[in-house]
Amino acid sequence: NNHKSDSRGALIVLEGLDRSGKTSQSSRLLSYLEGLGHSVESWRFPDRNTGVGQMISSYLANESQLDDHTIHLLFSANRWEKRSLMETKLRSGTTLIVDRYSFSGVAFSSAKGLDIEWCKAPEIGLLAPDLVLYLDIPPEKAAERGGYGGERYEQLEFQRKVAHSYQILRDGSWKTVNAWLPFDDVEKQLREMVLDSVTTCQKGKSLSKLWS
Ligand code: 2DT
Repeated sequence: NNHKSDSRGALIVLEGLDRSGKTSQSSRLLSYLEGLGHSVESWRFPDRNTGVGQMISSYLANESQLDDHTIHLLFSANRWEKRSLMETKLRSGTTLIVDRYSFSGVAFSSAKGLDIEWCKAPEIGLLAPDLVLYLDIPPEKAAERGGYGGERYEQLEFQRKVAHSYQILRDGSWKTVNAWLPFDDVEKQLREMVLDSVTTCQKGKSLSKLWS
């Protein structure tokens, strides 16, 4: 049954540790889908361009100190301020490739020791992704890639904790890709999964909300 009115873009999220390749793969996926003639945009969280985003950016650069709960809620607020635009884009048929989302929010804050249910609460009601791609890489391998930019969180010991949090968060709906394989192999696997999701949403699929 093909309900044309339900046709929309797909909400596709990439998650993973720092240096897992999310940003590079996002831009490859963007070009790939554009090449196929799809309407698509690349987004990322935190979105450092908003007022809240600037507070987050200064925190990440260690230029300001904030209580762990406070920064958690700012990351969440940063998604809420983009929520309605996100819905508008999706309903108008634009697919969004999003580099980090609520799962980063919960994984990073719970890695600091905050209660996981408390971390999830402010995310309830945000749009649920149609596809979560987890770029899986051992923290040690990610660290070997170098290029940790010196921002807060970019340390092996902390990344190990984040990896553990992601493991708790992951459910059967996530698609996991071995991110330490050659870049082109990872790209190939991602293309297939993404195209599948875009096609499903194009045919018609209702939007749902986190966490369900
Ligand atoms: P980038 O290096 O990808 O810009 O991320 N983070 C991110 C959180 O702690 N909570 C969140 O909700 C999000 C989206 C992950 C900057 C850092 O911010 C962390 C790395």
